[in-house]
Amino acid sequence: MLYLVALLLHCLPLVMGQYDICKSWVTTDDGPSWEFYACQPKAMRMKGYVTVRVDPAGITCGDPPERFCTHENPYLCSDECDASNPDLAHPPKLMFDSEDDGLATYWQSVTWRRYPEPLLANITLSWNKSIELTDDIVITFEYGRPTIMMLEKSLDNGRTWHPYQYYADDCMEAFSMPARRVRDLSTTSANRVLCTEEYSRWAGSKKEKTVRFEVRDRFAIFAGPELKNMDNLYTRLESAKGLKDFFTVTDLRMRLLRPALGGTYVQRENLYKYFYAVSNIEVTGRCKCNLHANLCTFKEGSLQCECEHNTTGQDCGKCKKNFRSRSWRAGSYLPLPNGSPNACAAAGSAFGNCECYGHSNRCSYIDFLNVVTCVSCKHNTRGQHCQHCRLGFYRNSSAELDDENVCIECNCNQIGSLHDRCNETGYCECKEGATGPKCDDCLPNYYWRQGCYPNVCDDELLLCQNGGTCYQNQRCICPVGFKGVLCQQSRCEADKKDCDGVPSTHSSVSAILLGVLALQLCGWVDL
Ligand SMILES: *[C@@H]1O[C@H](CO)[C@@H](O)[C@H](O)[C@H]1NC(C)=O
Ligand SMILES: *[C@@H]1O[C@H](CO)[C@@H](O)[C@H](O)[C@H]1NC(C)=O
Ligand SMILES: *[C@@H]1O[C@H](CO)[C@@H](O)[C@H](O)[C@H]1NC(C)=O
Ligand SMILES: *[C@@H]1O[C@H](CO)[C@@H](O)[C@H](O)[C@H]1NC(C)=O
Ligand SMILES: *[C@@H]1O[C@H](CO)[C@@H](O)[C@H](O)[C@H]1NC(C)=O
Ligand SMILES: [Ca+2]
Repeated sequence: MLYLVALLLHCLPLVMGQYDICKSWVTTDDGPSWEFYACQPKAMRMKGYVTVRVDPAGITCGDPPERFCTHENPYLCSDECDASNPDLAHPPKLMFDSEDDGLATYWQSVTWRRYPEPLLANITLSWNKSIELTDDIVITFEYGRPTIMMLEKSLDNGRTWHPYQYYADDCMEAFSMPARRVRDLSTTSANRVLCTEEYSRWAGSKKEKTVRFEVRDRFAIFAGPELKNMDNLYTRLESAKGLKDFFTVTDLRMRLLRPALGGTYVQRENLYKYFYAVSNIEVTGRCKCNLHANLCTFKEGSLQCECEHNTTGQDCGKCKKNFRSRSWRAGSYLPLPNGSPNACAAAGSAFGNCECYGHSNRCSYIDFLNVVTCVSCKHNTRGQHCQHCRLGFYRNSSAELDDENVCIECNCNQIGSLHDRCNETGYCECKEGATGPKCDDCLPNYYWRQGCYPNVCDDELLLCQNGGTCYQNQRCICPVGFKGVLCQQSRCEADKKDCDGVPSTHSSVSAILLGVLALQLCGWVDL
C-alpha cells in the first residue's frame, strides 16, 4: 500500500496550476471576445520521449558473456550478463522501462577488468526538443553509486555541452572543487554549477541508490521549502538573467568516471565486482513553448508544442506567416497572475500594413516619399520591409525572410578580395590571381603570400635551370656558380671575380696565366 502511494505521488506531475490556459472567451462591455494569457504545458515524465546513447561501443556487458560479483558478497560471483539471452541481457532501454512488477531492470556496463585503466561510460539522453526541468533528475544505481561522475547538459541538441553538476566522494581530489550543497546556495547563486559529495559515498549498495540533480532545492531558494510561493519563483525566472536557461535542456549526459568501490581501495584480485548498473533515470519537466502553448504532443518521434497566440515552430519560437508585423517575443510570467501572452500580430493590424518580417518592431512614415518604412532593421537586414541583406551579407537560401539567420556574412578574405561584398550565392569578387568563394585561394600558377602572386618558378613552364630547385614557387635555389631568377646565368659570365676558386674552364685558364706570370717575374721564362 505504501508502495502504491509512493508510486502515485511519483507519477503526479508537479502541481502548479498556473498558466495552464492560453485564452478564454470573455464578455466585456464591447461584447464577447477572446482574452489571451501566457500559458505552458503540464509537467510530465520525460523518459518516455527520450532517445539514449551509451558510449563507448562495447561498454554494455554481455558481449562476450561475462560474470560479475557484488560488493556484499564478492566471492559469490554467480550473476551473469549475456547480451544474446533476453533474460540475462542488460541493454540501455532498461533504464527507462516501467518496472511494473517491482523488479529492478537495469543497464549494466562491463566489469573493470582493465583496471587500472579507468572504467568510463557516457549515457547521453536526447529529446530533440527544449525541455524545462520542473523536478529533480533522479538516477538510480543498483549495486552502488559511482564514486566519480559528472552531469552535463546541452541546450542546442548536442552541438555544445556544459557541465551541470559534479559528483564525487572527494570533490577536491576528483575535480579540484570544494564540496558544496545545493541547500546552501543563495538567491544570487541559484544557478551555480557545483560539486557535491552527497551522492557518492558508500552506504551499502542496497541502501542509498539514487543520485540527484536537485531542481526542487534550487526552486525552493525562491519559492520556499514547500514550493508554496511559486509567484516569487516565476518573477525570478522572468527577471534573473540566465536562470530560465539554467533549467532548460535538450540533452543530458551522465559521464560515469569511476564505479562504486565498496571500500577505500580497489581490490585487484576481484575486479568483477566493479561496474555500473543503472535501473532508472527519471527526468520531470515540461516542453519549452515560450509560454505560447499549453499542450505538447509526441509526433513523428519528437515532442512538439501546440502553439497558440499565432506562433509556430517546435518551441513556438516564431510568428506564423502573415502574423509578422512585429518581432516575435516569448510570453511572460509577468504581470502575475496571468502573465502577458505577447502574441504575434497580423500584418496590417498594428502598423498600417508595414511588414518588417520580424526584423524590426518600429515603423516610420516618411512624409515626402509618402511611404511607411521599417526602422532599425535587425539581423543584418535592410530595406523598407527589412527584406534585403545589408552590404557585406547575402541571403540564406534555406531560410525564410522572417528567419533570424536570413542574412549570412560574406566573409570575403580581406587580402584576396576587392571589397567585402558578395553575390547572391556568397561569392566574393577577387583580386587578380585569387579565387575561391571567399578569395582565399590562388589560381594555378599563383602562390599565396599576403595575397596571390604569379609563380616565379614551378615544375612545368618555369623550371629552375642548371640543377636549381624551386622553393614554394617563390624563388629558385641555385647551385653554386649560377644565379638569375631561374638560375639560368653562370656567375662567371656576370662577374669575373666570382670565378676564383671555382673549378671551371675559365678559372683554370686564369690559373695557368697567373702561374706563367709568376715564372716570368722570376725570370725563368722569357716570353
Ligand atoms: C564522454 O563525453 C565527453 C564529452 O562530453 C567526451 O569527451 C568523452 O570522450 C566521452 N567518453 C566516452 C567514454 O565516450
Ligand atoms: C527533431 O525535430 C524536428 C522538428 O520536429 C524534426 O523535423 C526532426 O526530424 C527531428 N530530428 C530527429 C533526429 O528526430
Ligand atoms: C490569431 O489569428 C486568428 C486569425 O487567424 C485570430 O482570430 C486570433 O485572435 C489570433 N490570436 C491572437 C492571440 O492574436
Ligand atoms: C541558413 O538558415 C537555416 C535555417 O534557419 C539555418 O539553419 C542555417 O544555419 C543558416 N545558414 C547559415 C550559414 O547561417
Ligand atoms: C556568384 O558568383 C559565382 C562565381 O563568380 C558564380 O558561379 C555564381 O553563379 C554567381 N551567382 C549568382 C547568383 O550570380
Ligand atoms: Ca529499469
